[in-house]
Amino acid sequence: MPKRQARTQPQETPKPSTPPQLERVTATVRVLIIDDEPNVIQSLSDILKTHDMDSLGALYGEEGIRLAMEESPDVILLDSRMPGISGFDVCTILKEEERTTHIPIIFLTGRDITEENIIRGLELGAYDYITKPYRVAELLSRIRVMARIKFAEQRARELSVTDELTGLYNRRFLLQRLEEELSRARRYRLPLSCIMLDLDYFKRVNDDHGHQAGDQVLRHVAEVLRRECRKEDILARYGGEEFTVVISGDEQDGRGASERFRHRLETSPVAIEGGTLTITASFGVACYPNHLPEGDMNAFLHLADIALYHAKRTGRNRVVTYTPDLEAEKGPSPQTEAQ
Ligand code: GH3
Ligand code: MG
Ligand code: MG
Repeated sequence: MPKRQARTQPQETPKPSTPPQLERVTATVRVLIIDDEPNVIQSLSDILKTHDMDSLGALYGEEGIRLAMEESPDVILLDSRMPGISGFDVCTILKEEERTTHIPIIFLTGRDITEENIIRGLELGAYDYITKPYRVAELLSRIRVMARIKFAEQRARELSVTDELTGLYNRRFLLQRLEEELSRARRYRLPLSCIMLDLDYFKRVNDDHGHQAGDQVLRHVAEVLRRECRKEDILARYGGEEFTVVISGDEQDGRGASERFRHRLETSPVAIEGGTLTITASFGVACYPNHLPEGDMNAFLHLADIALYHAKRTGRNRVVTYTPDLEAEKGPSPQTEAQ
C-alpha cells in the first residue's frame, strides 16, 4: 500500500481513523490501586487476584497518574490521604486529562474521613468511596458496579460516534474532530486537507439491484477506504453515499490520497447477490491554508463540496481540487444532469 511521506507533527495521541470495534470481548476487570502503603496495595492485589481481576499497584500519586495514563485501567482505587500529591489532587488531574477522564475512581478513605471530604471527592469526579478497613465482599461488588458503568459508558460513547451501516465514524464525530484538527493546524501552522467523495450514479444500484445491494456497496466502499487510510486520518460517512477523509497534508497530499482512493474503488468490484458491480466515486479536495486562509470547518467542507460538484459536472470518477474560479460556476445540479 503506498504511503504518504511522514510529516513532522507535534506529539499528540494518535486517533484511529475508524472507531474501535463495537463488539467488546468481556474482558477481565483491571484495577489500579494507588496508595502510599505497600501492604495495602499487596493485600488488595491478592484479594482481586483471587476474584479473577487484574491489578496494578502504584505507590504514591505521581506513579498512579503515570500508570493510569499508560495502562488505561478499568477502575481506580485511590487513597485519599497520601504524602506528596494527595488523592484529591490525583483525582483532579485524572479527570482533567482526556485519556483518563472516563476511568471510574473509588476513593479509599480512613475512618476519620469527614463528610466534607467525601463530598469534595465526589464533586471532583470520583464515583464512589469506601472506608478502610473495607469489607471484602462489598469492595468487590462496588468495583464490579464501577466496571459495568465504565463499559456501558464506553459503549454509549462509541455508538454515538459510529455510523451503524459501515462502522465508520459518523458526521457528528467528523464535525467535532474537523474543528479540533483545523484549530490544531492553525496553531502549529500545518497543512490540512479535506476530501469529500460521493459515489457515482448510486441511485441506479438501488433501483437495479435493490436497497440491500446498495447497503452492501456502501459497506464495501467503507472497507476499501478504511484499508487505504492511515491511522491518523479521519474517515467518516458524511451521510447517504458521501464520505469524508481529513488528512494532515497539503494540496499534493490531498490530491494524491484522493487519486489512490479513486483508483482503488474503481478497481475493486463489489460482490453482490448474482454477480459483481464496478463502482466509481467523484472527489472534491480543499486544503488549509491555501484555499481557506480564514473560515471555519463549515467553510472548509463547503469548499471541498464545490470541488466535488465540479467533479460531478465534468464527468465523474475524477478528482477535482478547489480553485476560486469554481465558485463562479453555477449550472444544473449533477443529479438533474445525470438523468
Ligand atoms: P451522482 O453521480 O450525481 O452522485 O448520482 P447518485 O445517483 O449517486 O446520487 P443521488 O443523490 O441521486 O442518489 C443517492 C442515492 O443514495 C439515493 C439514496 O436512496 C441512496 N442512499 C442514501 N443512503 C443510503 C443507504 O444507507 N443505503 C442505500 N442502499 N442507499 C442509500
Ligand atoms: Mg450524494
Ligand atoms: Mg452519488
